[in-house]
Amino acid sequence: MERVRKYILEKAMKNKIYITTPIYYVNDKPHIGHAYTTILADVLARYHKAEGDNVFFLTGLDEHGQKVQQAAQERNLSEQAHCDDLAPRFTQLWEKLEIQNTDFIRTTENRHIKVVQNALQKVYDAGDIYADEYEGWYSVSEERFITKTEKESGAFRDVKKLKERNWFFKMSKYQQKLIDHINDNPDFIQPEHRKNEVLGFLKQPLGDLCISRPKERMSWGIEIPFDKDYVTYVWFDALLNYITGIGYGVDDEKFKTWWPHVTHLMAKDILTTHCVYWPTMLFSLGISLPKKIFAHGWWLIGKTKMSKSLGNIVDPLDLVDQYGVDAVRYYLMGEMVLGQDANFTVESFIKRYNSDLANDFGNLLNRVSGLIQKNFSGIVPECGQMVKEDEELKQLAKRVNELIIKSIRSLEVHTAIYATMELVRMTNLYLERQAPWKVAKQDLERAATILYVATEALRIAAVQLLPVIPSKAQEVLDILSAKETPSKWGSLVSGVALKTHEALFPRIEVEKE
Ligand code: ME8
Repeated sequence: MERVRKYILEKAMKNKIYITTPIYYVNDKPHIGHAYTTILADVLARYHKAEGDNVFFLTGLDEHGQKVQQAAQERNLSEQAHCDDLAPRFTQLWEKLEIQNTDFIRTTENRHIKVVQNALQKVYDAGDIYADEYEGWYSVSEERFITKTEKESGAFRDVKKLKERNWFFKMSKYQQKLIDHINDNPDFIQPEHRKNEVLGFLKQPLGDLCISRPKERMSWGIEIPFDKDYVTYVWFDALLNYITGIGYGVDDEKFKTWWPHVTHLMAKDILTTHCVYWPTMLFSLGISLPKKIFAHGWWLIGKTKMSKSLGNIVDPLDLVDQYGVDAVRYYLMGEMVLGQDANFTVESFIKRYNSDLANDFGNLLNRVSGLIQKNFSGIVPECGQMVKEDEELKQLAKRVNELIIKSIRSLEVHTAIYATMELVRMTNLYLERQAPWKVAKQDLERAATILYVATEALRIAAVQLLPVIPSKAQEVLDILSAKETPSKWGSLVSGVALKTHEALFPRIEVEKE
């Protein structure tokens, strides 16, 4: 009986997927890098939902700390007014990018302040927090004490000597436990080279983490519950958002539903905070570690990282206004091989748009709808006896369905997209080889089957692309009157009239220099 119960429970657990993005600093408006991680989370969430999984998708804003305080001061605003003013820039962009997050968290919300203060008290009561006078090199831009080696590397700006009494978290106590966990759970940190980077970092003795800031120096943060003169270090505060968002300490049922089936997505810049600070904090709190931490690469402009401080950012809103939301989502998901850096250029954007979306996908729709219009008065024809070539396309569609499920489980969105585009290209090739425009002159029944097969492959490709290009893929399904969205072959209904339509993705003509 117990075994059956366990089996049912495990089965039910399998379908719970919790996906998070970093919570972004509200020191400036969002750029392509932020849009990328958020779209990635959204695409993964949508693929999982399509598979029937239960998904909780959390994103939000990191509103405390020195960076935000400085940004507010520069604008002559109170910190809260500054955050309230900038927050809609993020939420409106997410709406425009058709992001379907389950919840949106801001670290200045009461629900989060309570969780941070409770967590601090718990860690303190466990004997893992102590006060100490510390003198060392402090990087103002990084908001933390840095080691002598780090100082000498020259990689840190605004470095000054600082002597201060602060509160410290006994991170060092959990060093070996963390190393063991990483070694015992090969999927915990992905991709592999990032895992090795973290293990390399952990070869050095781990120091303790300074988790407070004296209010007289930096007051914009959550007050330490056991010392009113201090606020919480922004990272100790921010990381806890992942458990606040699913009801930690408030709604046990909800928390247990989603934790620890979580995948934390981020770029490699915040690998250490997520793979060292966060797990050791969780050890101290007695909470199990997240299932997966995935650090993707950077969007570069030329050879440098796109970032606010370098002033080389691309505004996603400009791209959306010019080329449409689906084109932006498609480019970002298709162009970056997960785990590696990618270069953003308008040329590569236009090239990918024209080849994949205009030529391959958009053109396939034009061809099938034009041929059905001409030969069958716009009515989806019946599928007759299928021959070898038809079966091959059907089998390919099936294989792509399976490959997508596999790829999404390992977060390889670009592989899933390439697989669908292969189906689209093979369908175009099938049409060229079968030439239904010629066949229709002698054998209308065979032409009907060819067009049914090609249209069904197009429908399945559209279903497969729904998570990536939700609006345009839905448009195709509407044109085909495909109300339900199973990706199973044979679901296309014959006898219905195709809707008239414009070009799905009009080609972008680039003027030659
Ligand atoms: O680090 N390429 O916030 P942040 C790819 N508040 N992704 C990029 C990118 C780029 N050029 N630039 C930014 C913080 N990103 C903290 C996080 S989480 C508890 C606290 C994305 O506003 C990427 O996801 O600096 C990166 O990790 C994140 O934005 C950093 O955002």
